[in-house]
Amino acid sequence: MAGYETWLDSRSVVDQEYLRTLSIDPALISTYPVITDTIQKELRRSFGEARADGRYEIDLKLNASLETSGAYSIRCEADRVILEGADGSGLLYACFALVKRIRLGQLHDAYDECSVPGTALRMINHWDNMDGSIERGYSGYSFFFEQNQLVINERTEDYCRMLASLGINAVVINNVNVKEEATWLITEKHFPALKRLSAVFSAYGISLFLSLNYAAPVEMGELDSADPLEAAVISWWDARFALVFRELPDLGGFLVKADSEGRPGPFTYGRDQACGANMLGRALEPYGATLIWRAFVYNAQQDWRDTKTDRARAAYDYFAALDGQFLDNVYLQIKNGPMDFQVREPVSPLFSAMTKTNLILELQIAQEYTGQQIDLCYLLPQWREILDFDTHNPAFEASQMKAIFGRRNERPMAIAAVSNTGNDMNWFGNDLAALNFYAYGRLTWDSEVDSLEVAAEWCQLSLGLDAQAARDLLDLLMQSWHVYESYTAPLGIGWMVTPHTHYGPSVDGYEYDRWGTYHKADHEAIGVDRSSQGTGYATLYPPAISEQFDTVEACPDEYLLFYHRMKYTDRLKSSKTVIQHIYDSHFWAYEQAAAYLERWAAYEKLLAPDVYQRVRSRFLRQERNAREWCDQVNSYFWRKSGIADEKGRPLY
Ligand code: GCV
Repeated sequence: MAGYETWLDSRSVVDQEYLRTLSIDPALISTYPVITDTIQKELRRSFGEARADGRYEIDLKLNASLETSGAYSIRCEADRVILEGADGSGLLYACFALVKRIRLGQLHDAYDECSVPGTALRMINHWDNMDGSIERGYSGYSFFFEQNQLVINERTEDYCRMLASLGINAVVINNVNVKEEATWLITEKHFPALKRLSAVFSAYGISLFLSLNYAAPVEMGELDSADPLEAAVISWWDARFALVFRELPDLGGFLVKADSEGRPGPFTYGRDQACGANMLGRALEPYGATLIWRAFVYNAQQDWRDTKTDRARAAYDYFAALDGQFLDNVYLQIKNGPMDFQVREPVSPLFSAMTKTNLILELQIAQEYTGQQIDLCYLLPQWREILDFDTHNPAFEASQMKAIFGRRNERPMAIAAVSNTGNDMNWFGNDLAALNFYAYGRLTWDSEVDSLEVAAEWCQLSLGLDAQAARDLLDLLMQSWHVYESYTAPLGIGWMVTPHTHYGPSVDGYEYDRWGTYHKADHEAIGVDRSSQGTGYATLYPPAISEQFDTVEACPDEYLLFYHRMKYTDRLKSSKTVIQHIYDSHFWAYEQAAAYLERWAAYEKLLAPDVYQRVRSRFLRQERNAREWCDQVNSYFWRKSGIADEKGRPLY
C-alpha cells in the first residue's frame, strides 16, 4: 500500500544505483556492533548487495573530530562516497541522509555536507494507552500496545527507521496520563517485553523512555502516601528503580505529568513541583537517567464565575520561582504556549523566565486543536513563529527560541512533540499529515529550517512530485495553518471548539465550564483582559516583550483577543472593525477550504490512487467542517452584537 514507506520509499535508488564496494571502519564495528548491522541493512535496502558493475564505493568511518553525538559528514570524490560520523548514530544518520540526497538529485561529484544536530535530545511523546487506544490519536490505534501488552513486530522496526531517518533519538511510548495497567510498566511483568523493545530502539540509536505515575507507590497498593519528603516513599522509588535499571539499563528515563487534569502529584502533600521532580530525579541519578517533569500544571476545576484566576498564568505561577532548584538530571518540559496547543498562542513566558533550569519545548504534532488530521494544517509555519520568537531570556546571549533549542548551550535543552502516528497502514491517517511528522524531525535537528523547503522536499520524497508538479499543493500547504485559524477561533481567542472531542465548532462549549478557557463574549465586547490592568499575564514577560502586548495599540491583531477585551466596533491594525474581521476572515477561509477539493483533483493522475482518495475524503470532510465553523461563529457574533456584515453575506 502506498503511504506505508512514507518519505523512506527508496525503491528508486535500488532501481538505478548499485553499490560497488562498502568498506567499514573496524572501530565502528567494534564500538557500535548493533548499529553497524542496522547500517548495513539500511544500505542494502537502498542499494542492494555490492556488485562489480555497481556505481558507488562507500566508506564508513568514525571521526572523533565531529565531536557532537549524531553529527556526520558526507563527502563525494566522484563515485566514492565517504561517510563519517561522530559515533554509530552519526553514521546511521549519514546513510539516511545519503539516500535522501540521491533521491532529491542533490548528490554530485564534489558533494560535501557536514551536519550537526541542534539539540542533544530530540524526542517524540506518544499518548498511547495500554488498551491500544491513543489519547488524541487520529490515525488508528497504538502500534506499541494492545490489550494491556506491549507489541513488538516488524512495524516497530519500520517506525524506528522513520525516527532515525529524521535524527529522532528518544521516544516516550506511553501516555502521560498513566493509569491502570500503565502504572505497572515499571514492574517485572513488563520487563521482558520492554527489554526487547529497548533493544530494537537501541539498534537505531533511540532511547526508550516511559511515562510514570507519580502515585505509583499508592496505586500499586504498597504505601499509603506518595509524599516526596517521606522516607518510605523515597526508599520505595530507590528500590523500584534499582529493579527497573537492573533489567533495563538502557532506559533513558521517565516523563511525569503531575498535579494536572486529575493526575496525582506533590501538591496533594503540600509540596512544590521541584520537590516532587527532584525526589524522582535523585533516585534516577545512579543510573545516569533523566527525569522529565511537565510544566502543564493547572487546576482544572475553575469556577467560570471566578474572574480573578487566569489559567494562562498557571505554569508561570507554579514554576518561575523554582528556577535554579531542579537537579541537573531533571528537565522541565513546557508546552509552547501558556494554554494548550491552540491554533495560535503566545510563547509561554516560562521560556523567558527559566534561566537555570534544563528545558524541553513541547510541541504537538497530533492535530488535536488543528483539524485532527482531517483538515489540512501544515504545522511548521506555526512552529517557525514559535522558534523565531525572542524570549529575551537573560541567561542566553542569543535568546530566540531557535537559539535556545537549536544551538548547543551550556545547559542541555531539548525538543519533544506529541506524536500523530497510529496503526493505520499509512501511519498518519491523512497522508498529508505525515508532512508534520517529517517537518518536526527536521526542526529538531535544525531549528532554522524553512517551511517551504521542507514541504517541497517531503512532496518529492513521499509523493514523487517535483517542485513544478507540487506547486499548487505547496501553496495549499503553506496557507493551510492560516486558513484553519481563519475559519476557527479569531484573533487569538482560541477554544471555541466542541468540548472533549476538540473537533468542530461550539462557541460556548467551554464558556461555562471548569477548564479556565473563556472568551466572555457579550453583546458589546469579547476577550479577556490579560494586560497589566487585567490578570497581569502580559507582565510575566521581560519588558521588551510585555510592551508589545500590554496595550491595544501595540498588540498585533492575531493576539488581540488573547490579551485584550475589545468592543466589536473597535478597529484593528488592519483598520477593520473586530466584528467585520470576524465575518471577513471566516467567509474567506471557508472559501479557501471549499476550494481544496477542486485543487486536489489536479493530483489524481500524479498520485497512487489510494493516497489520492484518502486525502480527497478528508478534504470533503474539511469542507463541511469549515462551513460549520464559518456559519456558527459568524451567526453567533451577529446574534450577540446585532451588527450586520457590511457585505451582506448570509448569517443565520
Ligand atoms: C494527555 C490536553 C489534552 C489532553 C492531554 C493534556 C496533556 O488537555 O486535551 O488529552 O492529556 O492536554 O497535555 O496532558
